[in-house]
Amino acid sequence: MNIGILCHPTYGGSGVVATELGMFLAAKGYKVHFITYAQPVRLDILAENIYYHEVQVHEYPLFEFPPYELALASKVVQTALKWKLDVIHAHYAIPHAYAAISASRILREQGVKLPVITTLHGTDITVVGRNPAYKPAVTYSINHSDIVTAVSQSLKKDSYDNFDITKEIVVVPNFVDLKAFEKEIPCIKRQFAPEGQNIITHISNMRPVKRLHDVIRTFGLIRQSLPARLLMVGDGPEKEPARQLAREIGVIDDVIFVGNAVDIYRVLKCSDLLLLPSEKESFGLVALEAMAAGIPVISTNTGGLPEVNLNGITGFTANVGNVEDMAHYALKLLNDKSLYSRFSLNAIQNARKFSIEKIAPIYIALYEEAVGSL
Ligand code: GMT
Repeated sequence: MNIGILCHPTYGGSGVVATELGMFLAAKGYKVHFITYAQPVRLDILAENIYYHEVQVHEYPLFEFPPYELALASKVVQTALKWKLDVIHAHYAIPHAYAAISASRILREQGVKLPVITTLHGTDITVVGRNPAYKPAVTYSINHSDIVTAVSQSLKKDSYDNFDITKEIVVVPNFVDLKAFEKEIPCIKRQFAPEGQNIITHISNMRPVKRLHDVIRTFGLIRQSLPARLLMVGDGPEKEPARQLAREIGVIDDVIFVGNAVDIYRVLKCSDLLLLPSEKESFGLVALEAMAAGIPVISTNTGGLPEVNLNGITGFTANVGNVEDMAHYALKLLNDKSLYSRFSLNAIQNARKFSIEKIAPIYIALYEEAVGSL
């Protein structure tokens, strides 16, 4: 089967999910074509069966906003004809589902069938998509996709609650490649915690929805009772305000901003806890990755997070903004070795339910269903 994948190539869970799914399928012998404007960050373009088709957006003085959707839809049409694509999988509705549907319609006029699977990831529904500026087009592209999936029950509900959706939404949870975590990875803990301090890690694209001020405040409370260091991984608009807050509350010397260019598996392997106090999170891929590394998670109980981080089992969940509870739970785990070990084992066990070997076949079955139904 020739599969086209549309995704955001930048840092972010939806691009990671799309890329890892594509690479897994390619290793199984499927031909996987990524169609996007830049190479997805985790994509190995030299791997067998992986193809990368760059979308070029032409600038023209008339355009204040170059029409990316048009360029993407055109590239999908060209790629589908040249490489005989059987199915297109659009990750993140905006603008991918809309571009995929347009391409599919154009191809249909030429007698070519290209079914569209759309995977909803989160903010394409809960934040951006429901904005009136996009809502009719997002609704249209969901209702005209051949198959629609959402990454959690919570997101499925949000989609039905916020949009006039006539399609069935299938929940296909995100996944993790457990093999990546089973490798013996040299630990860099000493580099970040020379005196053996606990390492609390936060990983995100540092946008307002991630509530970085709560990361810093929670860490500040933990730091009052325990020697600890905070590893801030990622980049984004909230990074500098977070640094400023760390200065204000006097913990800056124990906060390390490492940027994006790090191996996430290595970072997680040398962390003690993951802190994810998001305002919204339809799944929280990084929580799953932490659990795969045996790292308990302290998160909020928003959106799909409780489906991933099981409260009192793999970590703890608290109400959005409740930094006192989050710090209390973190200390509870860090101060009790046997509780910590139990949670760590539970986390690994729970992550196994989301292994790529279990989840990818669900997508394969959906591709086959979509192709067969045309
Ligand atoms: O966070 C976003 O704005 C977009 C998106 C992304 O590309 O990272 O994140 C969403 O998709 C991830 C992968 O399915 C989920 O793990 C994240 O929970 C979800 N983000 C939000 O819901 C805020």
